[in-house]
Amino acid sequence: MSSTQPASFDDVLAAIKPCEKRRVAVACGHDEAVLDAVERAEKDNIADCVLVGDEEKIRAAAKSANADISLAEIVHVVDADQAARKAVQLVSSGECHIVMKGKLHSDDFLRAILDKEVGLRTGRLLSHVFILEVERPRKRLLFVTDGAMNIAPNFEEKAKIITNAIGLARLFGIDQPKVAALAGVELVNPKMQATQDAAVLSLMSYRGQFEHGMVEGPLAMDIAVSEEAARIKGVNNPVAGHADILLMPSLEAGNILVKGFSHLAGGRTAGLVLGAKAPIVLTSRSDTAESKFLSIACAVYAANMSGVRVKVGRVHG
Ligand code: COD
Repeated sequence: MSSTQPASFDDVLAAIKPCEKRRVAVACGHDEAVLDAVERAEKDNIADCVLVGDEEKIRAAAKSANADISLAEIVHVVDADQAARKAVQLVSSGECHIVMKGKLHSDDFLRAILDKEVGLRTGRLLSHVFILEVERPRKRLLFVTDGAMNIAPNFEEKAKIITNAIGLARLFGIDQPKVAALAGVELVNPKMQATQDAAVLSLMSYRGQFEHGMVEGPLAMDIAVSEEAARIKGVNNPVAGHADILLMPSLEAGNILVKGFSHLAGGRTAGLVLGAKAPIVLTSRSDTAESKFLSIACAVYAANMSGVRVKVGRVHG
């Protein structure tokens, strides 16, 4: 696959078109939007899907969504926690390449991912990245982390979240990603922990403690993404106005930013968890079928770019 930098989700889809198909295990597949996404992924030939969950509910949801899931395999598991564990186990055993959250709560899904027995731990911190297709000042993919997994990361966890996001941005063709460590202001304020963490992360970056990329902070959101705002506020550094990755101070901040982007501005998003043995698709239950499909596409892209090799074979219930 070409290593050029995709500027849009359409570029991601074009890049994966000629690639090897990936097998996706879906935990609790009885979700209309998920099944729409699965149908599209199967028909576009980017993934084969294994729907793990209550077969009756899966077929009812498919009927209600008018989704053709005849190409997908169903593994019947009634209990939601057991279905999540089974989906994760299909990936840890090498039978599937990617695991995706269906209709269950994120924390229950993530607990199955972290399960010491069947889970996908690597010893690294797992963290979530939202991928946003932004239009201004030019169309491009912007990475926002962590808006879905690490609730209130401390300084050390933020450094690991940055490392994970830099790794993903590099897979997406950004060789030296620019990271804005966000806060409410661009000056260090002893009463705002986010500004202190950002300042130290920035210093770490200047001392070469991140292998790739550059971290600047604290930066307010406007300065991170708008050259004009940076100019007006007199902030002049290589990240200001050009951030590829937004490090959020907390899960709430990231989650609110991205849900505002998609639900108020109609922006297209995808969501992945990084740091595990395999790509993990984690979207919100209220996300559109398109967002779930784009998340599968980004997981397939990441799997192809990172050269993940796993066994491919039939799955048995
Ligand atoms: N990476 C690696 N290991 C982890 C991580 C992580 N991010 N988080 C926890 N662990 C490990 C710990 O080291 C420990 O061994 C075990 O998992 C349990 O740790 P706890 O007790 O701190 O974790 P839990 O089970 O209470 O919570 C972990 C969750 C990921 C479920 C929790 O952080 C969570 O609920 N996150 C928010 C999920 C959510 O609701 N998102 C909303 C998205 S729309």
